[in-house]
Amino acid sequence: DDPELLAAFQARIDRGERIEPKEWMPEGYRKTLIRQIGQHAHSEIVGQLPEGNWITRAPTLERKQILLAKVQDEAGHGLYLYSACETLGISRDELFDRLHSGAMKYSSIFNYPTLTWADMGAVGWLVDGAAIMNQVPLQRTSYGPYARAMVRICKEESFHQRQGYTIMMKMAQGTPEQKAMAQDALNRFWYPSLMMFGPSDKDSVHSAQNMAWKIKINTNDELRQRFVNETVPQARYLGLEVPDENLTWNEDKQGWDFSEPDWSEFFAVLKGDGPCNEERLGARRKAWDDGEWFRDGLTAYAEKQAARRKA
Ligand code: FAQ
Repeated sequence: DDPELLAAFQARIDRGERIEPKEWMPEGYRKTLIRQIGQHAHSEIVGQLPEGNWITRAPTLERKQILLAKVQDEAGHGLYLYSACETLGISRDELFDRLHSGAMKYSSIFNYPTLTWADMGAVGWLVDGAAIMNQVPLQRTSYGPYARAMVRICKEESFHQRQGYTIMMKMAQGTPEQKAMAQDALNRFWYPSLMMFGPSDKDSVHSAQNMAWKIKINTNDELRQRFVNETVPQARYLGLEVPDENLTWNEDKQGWDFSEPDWSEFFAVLKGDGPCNEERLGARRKAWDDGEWFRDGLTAYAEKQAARRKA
């Protein structure tokens, strides 16, 4: 890239201007956005699976309606983000192909199983809670279509987070067995939720450049700390224990000191060795293959219409 163009581009970013699809951008900026927005879209789509698992087993009709609506929102977020990603000059077919071949990632969190109904509470409360913590600052990200997508998505995520918390409240105030289920869900989802923010800053390869480009607004550790600070009092309100013996209030930093997740587990999940990686990717590949007849039908219909218009 031409150094003058690069400097002018950086100056626009520094002034807080938004970059729009047809404007010049460095190749690295475009590629990084495709990676991040694409991964984000894939996370929403794969992220439907752990909760989709409970739609048929929701305990009441009302809970079923709410869960169904939430999972549909996730599908919508995925499609919205794929559209944002397409503005960078990559096709949706290519994005799907990269997901199915394992060339692109999705969030590590969705490789964990949802074993009980209380997990629907933990996912909404912790997973959506972590997602919002990361996405609220991204409303100010430098790429216009991504920033605008985040505004709408964050509104829906905050509803998702609250629906999860109300499930946790109901369970925590229920019978001793129900409270134990809530505690068990918190125990299993705590560390995987902390991992959602990415590796610790010293191991985050993309942070420095992405923050300079304002693709990323905060470091991984900053957001993880914010999440812990906000979530610990919520756990206490529920009467549940955060599964961390080292959790202590640090007066100086006005935040909680906490244990790091097991990073070897995180990197294993990223490599494909999490508890549900195969199952999740298998489900997405199957959905793609099963939909082939429908895509073929749509294409044939579109071609017929085009031929008719010409005639
Ligand atoms: N999982 O250098 P960094 C949702 C990878 S919310 C998998 O720190 P970066 C809503 C990273 O890609 C979840 N991979 O990377 C929902 C890189 O690998 P690469 C989605 C991870 O990009 C809720 C390497 O590690 N949200 O879906 C993870 O600067 C409930 C080095 O890391 C977003 O995607 C991880 N957790 O920072 C849906 C938000 N962390 O490509 C359903 C947008 C890191 O070099 C139900 N993304 N990696 O091979 C971001 O903000 C950033 O991409 C980070 C990572 C913060 C995730």
